[in-house]
Amino acid sequence: MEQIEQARKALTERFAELDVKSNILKAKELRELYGEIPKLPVEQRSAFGQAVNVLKNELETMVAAAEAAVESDSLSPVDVTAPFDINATRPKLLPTEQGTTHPLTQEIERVVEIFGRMGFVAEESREIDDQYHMFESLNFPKGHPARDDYDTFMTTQADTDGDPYVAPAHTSTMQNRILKKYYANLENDEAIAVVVPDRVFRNEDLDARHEHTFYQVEGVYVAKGVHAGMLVATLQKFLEEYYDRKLKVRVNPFYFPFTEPSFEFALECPFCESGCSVCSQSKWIELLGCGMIHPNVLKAAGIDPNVYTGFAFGCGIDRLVMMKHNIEDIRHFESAKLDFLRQF
Ligand code: FA5
Repeated sequence: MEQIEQARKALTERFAELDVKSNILKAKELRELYGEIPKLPVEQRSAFGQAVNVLKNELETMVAAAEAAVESDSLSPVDVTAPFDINATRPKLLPTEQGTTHPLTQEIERVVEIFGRMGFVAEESREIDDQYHMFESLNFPKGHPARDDYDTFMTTQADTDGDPYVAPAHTSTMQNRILKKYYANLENDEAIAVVVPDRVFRNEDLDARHEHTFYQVEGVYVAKGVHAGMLVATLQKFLEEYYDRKLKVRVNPFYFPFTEPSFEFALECPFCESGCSVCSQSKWIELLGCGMIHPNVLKAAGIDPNVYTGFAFGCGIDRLVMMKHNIEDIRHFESAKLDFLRQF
């Protein structure tokens, strides 16, 4: 038994130095101990053999523990959200002073702030909607040809009417919800005055002023006695505040199923005097659509059009910002190019 104790001591010391820990199980000392068993008197063999097995089990446990420790070291948890290369020995964090708010985000804040001073509260839109809010609630019945102007991305999943969900092509999808949510304002003799700045999507031929993903700000104002003069004055005031300079604005009659009458506001092209690729040689850049809310849209939200009237508008924020900062191509916004973004 003393022989076994000596072997235990020697093997334990050697184990600490071994690179491949399992080699301890092939050690000469262990083989020699097993070789001793048949040489012993019969009555001692069993106890000796059991003691050698105990030593072997101890060594196996030590090997297993060492291998498990190596494995858990090499599989240390990976934080996939870490803002640096997790494999780098000395991670370099991105310096925060090099980050900036996206120019569209900065300008959305400014737009909301100006409308806020004019008494409008802000609401968010959504990035997936149903066809009721995209079309029916806005007076586009099924099969209406104007639906083609709002061709957008769709899901394969259908809503309860069996129609695919859509990525909203305009922020007007929120009109019905806003009119219902703020209905109590009318009962309290207050106006409904809400803006909705958010992202919209269209199946679009891309060029310098058309993107498939862009931002709009919707405005909805409803009270007693609202007329088109108030609409034009509100938008002119907003544009004056936003650009902080005089701009030539052109207001043309237009058509939207959800407003009657409808208008389109265009701004003089800041990039040319006689026509260029940004304004398609027209010298004007269409900025927003607007009009008096159609009685059917008010009725769909439970508002009596004989008592209340209102106006609505939908302005392209990307184009608004392009003209403020002389950005000649709308596609810069979604390009993620740092040399563009770092200018703001
Ligand atoms: C609409 O989207 C209507 N919902 C606006 C509206 C709201 C009218 C409320 C009446 C009442 P339109 O498709 O014209 O209308 O788009 C409005 C503005 O969004 C445009 O004037 C333009 O500034 C911007 N816009 C439209 N398509 C694109 C595009 N592909 N890329 C960038 N901006 C666009």
